[in-house]
Amino acid sequence: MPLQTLWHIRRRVAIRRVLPTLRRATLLAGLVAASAAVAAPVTAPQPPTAVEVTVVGRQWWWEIRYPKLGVVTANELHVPVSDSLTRRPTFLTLESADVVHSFWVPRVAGKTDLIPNRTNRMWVEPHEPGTYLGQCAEYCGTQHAFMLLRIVAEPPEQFARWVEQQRQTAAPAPADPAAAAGRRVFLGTVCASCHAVAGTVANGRYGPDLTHLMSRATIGAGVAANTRERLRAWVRNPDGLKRGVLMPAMQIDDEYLDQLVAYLVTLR
Ligand code: HEC
Ligand SMILES: [Cu+2]
Repeated sequence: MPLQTLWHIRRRVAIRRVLPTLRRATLLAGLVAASAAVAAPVTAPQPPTAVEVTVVGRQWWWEIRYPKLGVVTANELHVPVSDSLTRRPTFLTLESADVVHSFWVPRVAGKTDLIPNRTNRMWVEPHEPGTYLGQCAEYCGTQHAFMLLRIVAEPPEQFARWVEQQRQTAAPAPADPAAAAGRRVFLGTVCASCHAVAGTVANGRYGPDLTHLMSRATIGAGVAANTRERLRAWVRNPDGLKRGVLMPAMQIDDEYLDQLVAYLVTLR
C-alpha cells in the first residue's frame, strides 16, 4: 500500500473516532445549559421579602437556622406564605452533619438531598397557611423513620411574631423553685454540653437548641407530642421513645428529673 493511502485511512479512522466524542461533548454542553436553566430561579435575585434558612440534617433530627434573623430551632420550619400581591419564598441551604439525608415535604417541594461536605439549594413557597408534614426520604440509619419535619406556613404578620419570639433569649432564673433547681442541674451537667439555651452558658450544638423548646409541637423530630409527661419520659430514657437515639439515658434520680422537667417547660 502506498504511504499516501495509508495516511488517508489513518486520518479517516481518527476522524471517526473523534466525531462521536465531539457529539457527546456537544450533548453534554446542552445538558449543562439545560440544568443551569432549571436551577436558575435559585440563583436569581431574591425578592427583599425572601427568607434565608440553613437546614442541617443530623442523625436523626433537623437543625434549622435563620442566619439573617438570628433564630435557631429544630424540626419545625416556619415560613411566611406568599399571596397574589407579594412573593415570600424561603430559600433553603441544605447541609449534613453526618450521612446523606433527604428533605421531602411532598405537598410543598420535591426531594432534595443533604450531603456531607456539600451544600444544596432549593426553595419553598407555600400559598396556603397550614402545617405540612415531611420526612427524611433517604435511609440514614436506625431512626430514619423518625426523622419527621414540619413546615409551618403562616401569614406574614404571624411569621414575624414567631421570629420576634424566637429571637428572645431565655428568661433569667425562673421564679418556681423546682424550675430554678432544674436550671442549675441542666447547666451543671452534660445537658449543657449537647444543648444550647440562649442567654445561659449552655451552648452545645450536638442536640437541638432548647431555648424555645415549648414552642415546638413535638420532641425527637416528631416521635412524641411535646407534653410534660413525654418530656419526662424522654429525659429519663430517650431510647425508650426513639430506639438508637444519640442522646444517652443518664440514670437521673426522680427528684432531679422532676426539677429538670420543671425547668424545660419554662423554655417557651
Ligand atoms: C450526648 C449529647 C446529649 C446529651 C448529654 C443530652 N442530650 Fe438531649 N438530645 C440530644 C440529641 C442528639 C437529641 C435529638 C435526638 C433526636 O431527635 O433524634 C436530643 C433531644 C433532646 C430533647 C428533645 C428536643 C427536641 O426538640 O426534640 C430534649 C428536651 C433534651 N434532649 C433534653 C436533654 C436534657 C435535659 C439533658 C440532660 C439531662 C440532655 N438532653 C442531654 C443529645 C444530648
Ligand atoms: Cu435522615
